[in-house]
Amino acid sequence: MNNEGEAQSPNSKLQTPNSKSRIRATHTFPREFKWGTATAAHQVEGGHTPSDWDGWEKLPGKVRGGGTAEIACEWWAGRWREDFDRAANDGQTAHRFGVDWSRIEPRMAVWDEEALDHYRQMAKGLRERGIEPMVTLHHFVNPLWLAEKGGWENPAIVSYFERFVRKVVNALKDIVDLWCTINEPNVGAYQAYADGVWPPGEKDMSACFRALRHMLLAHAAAYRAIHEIQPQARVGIAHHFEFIDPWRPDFAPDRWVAGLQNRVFNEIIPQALHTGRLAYPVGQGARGERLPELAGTMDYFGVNYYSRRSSTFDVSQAASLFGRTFHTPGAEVDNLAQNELYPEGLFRALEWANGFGLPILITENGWGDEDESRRNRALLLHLRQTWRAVNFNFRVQGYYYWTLVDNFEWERGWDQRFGLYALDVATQSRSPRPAAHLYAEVCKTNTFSADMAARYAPELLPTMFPT
Ligand code: IFM
Repeated sequence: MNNEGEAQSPNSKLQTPNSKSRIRATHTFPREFKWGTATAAHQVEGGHTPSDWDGWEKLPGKVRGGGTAEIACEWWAGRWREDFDRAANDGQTAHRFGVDWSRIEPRMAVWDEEALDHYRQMAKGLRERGIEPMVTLHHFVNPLWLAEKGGWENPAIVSYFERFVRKVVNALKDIVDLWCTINEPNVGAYQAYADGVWPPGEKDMSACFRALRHMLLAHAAAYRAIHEIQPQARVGIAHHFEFIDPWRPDFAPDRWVAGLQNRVFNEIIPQALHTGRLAYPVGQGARGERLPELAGTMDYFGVNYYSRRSSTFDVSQAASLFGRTFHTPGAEVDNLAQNELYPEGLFRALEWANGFGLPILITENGWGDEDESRRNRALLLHLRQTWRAVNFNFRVQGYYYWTLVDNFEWERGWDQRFGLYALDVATQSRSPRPAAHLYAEVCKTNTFSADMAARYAPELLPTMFPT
């Protein structure tokens, strides 16, 4: 195997007259493959909202460097237009953007029609530019009135969310038919209710499971409501995969704990939405709870993929199911040491998702860093794994790079830069990073090639396109 995890050709030693010249391969994607970027309302819009995050991010110590989303990319002030122009000029054909519940329903059951119209204009703006819109209905942020009623811990959120979704879908249904109900329920529930680094800042595993259960029920209610309004809609969630591998694969406790963490973090959510059985492998829910209304509520499988972790058994780590996780020693990590460069994980995620028999969309994948050479490399390596998956006939139909322009990265503030375009928040000027040019070439040609690798990440040539 080479270090991309692919088998060496048995003929790799064969001498041919051209054996010194590099393979000039071009990897082509299916003609209808969608190329896009993904964004989320709170991370790009700017301005104040009556939401839980608006107050939270201003509390001392909650966000690195005291960063806030107060200005962000000024999409609420209209700069989405220029950024959508960039996406279109770069050959993108798909864009996933979010709506902010707190703008649309600033007080319980009080609707802001102007906010709805703003999102209509954005969706129309995408269509006018030849870009297919996908709308995320919930991306980590709750209206303040709802947070004050207990947020995801309150069972009433299921019907509140359904009511909100009906409002949005009715307003956008002539423009949008691709919907993501909830972004990354596993991350949202964990960060807010177990790790406590997002609002409401709880550190209680059972609160985390309760919140997760309500998220799934809310998704299912939204799924049915959307199909009632728009029978042809395609509805799913964006599910975050982070593989957790045993630190010592030959040590049974490490295998056990990594398996448990994988099941909880990566597997139970899609399985519940597929089978209607929510099976926490721990505690009271270990036998599985029958929730038949969840079954069959994904029209596509949305995969968000960034990284993996290693895990070792540690009795002192009850909050993380007795596993201490860390990045694989020696692995390349980003500037905040948050994500590990492990592109094979994308293939593994797609392979696992493919088992559900649904079309797959890579609803997020990207690299947030200060090191430009790593960003190009990360992009090419993940595209290679996407292409491999397509060639294994996994039903991967599109790729949304996270993200178009640098944005507010939650508790990491502005210290993690994922944008194809670098943003100067103070002046609002955007400048294309090399990865923007690389990705534009990919989108416009529907390929990636040895020639692109030679120009954007030549260090990849020996393994990706060997002599
Ligand atoms: O910024 C986030 C996004 O909101 C959800 N998925 C991961 C991204 C990068 O951290």
